[in-house]
Amino acid sequence: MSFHKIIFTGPVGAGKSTAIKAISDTAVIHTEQQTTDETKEIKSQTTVAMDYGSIIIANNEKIHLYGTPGQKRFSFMWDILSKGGTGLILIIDASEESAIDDMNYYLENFKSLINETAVVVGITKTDLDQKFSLDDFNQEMANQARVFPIFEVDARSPTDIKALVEALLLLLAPALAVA
Ligand SMILES: Nc1nc2c(ncn2[C@@H]2O[C@H](COP(=O)(O)OP(=O)(O)OP(=O)(O)O)[C@@H](O)[C@H]2O)c(=O)[nH]1
Ligand SMILES: [Mg+2]
Repeated sequence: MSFHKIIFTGPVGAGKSTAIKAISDTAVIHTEQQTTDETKEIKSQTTVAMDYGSIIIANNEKIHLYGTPGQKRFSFMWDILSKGGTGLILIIDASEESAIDDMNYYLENFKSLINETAVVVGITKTDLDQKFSLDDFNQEMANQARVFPIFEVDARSPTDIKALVEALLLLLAPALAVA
């Protein structure tokens, strides 16, 4: 059986830890710590090393799910967690003014993994004060002559997050995604 590892990344509070918890078949391993710096204004806990969960998909294949810390000061974990990655799910908070810049920033920082595998983007918090529409994100990528799937999701919704995983698997290995 092959080893499949999907990495969830994106900025602080976008919903990486929430997304992994929403779909994991097993109890999720978190490394949450109290926030102390400017992140305290956004949320009380933040991932400092990683999240880990897993799901079983078609053919009894196990997919390992790793979440990165969003804070840039823990970015040394990004490369460590990317090693051996099967693909990337980028979670972006649409209620932030910086959402388009955030997408570009994480695409740039994970470009080695993306070039070797594939990426799918999940735009969260579209139910809140949304600063950009799905069209804005797609237009930004079109301007850069890049094409990959971008979906509106709620990180708390297992259905939405499973759809992201399915889309990524379809891009990578269609045989894997057929349930
Ligand atoms: N209203 C709303 N809330 C959401 C949505 N998606 C996620 N959330 C909430 O946003 C918060 C996200 O927190 P986390 O999952 O800890 O975020 P994270 O990306 O792991 O953040 P760091 O580990 O600090 O980088 C949680 O309180 C979720 O319930 C959404 O689509 N709408
Ligand atoms: Mg987290």
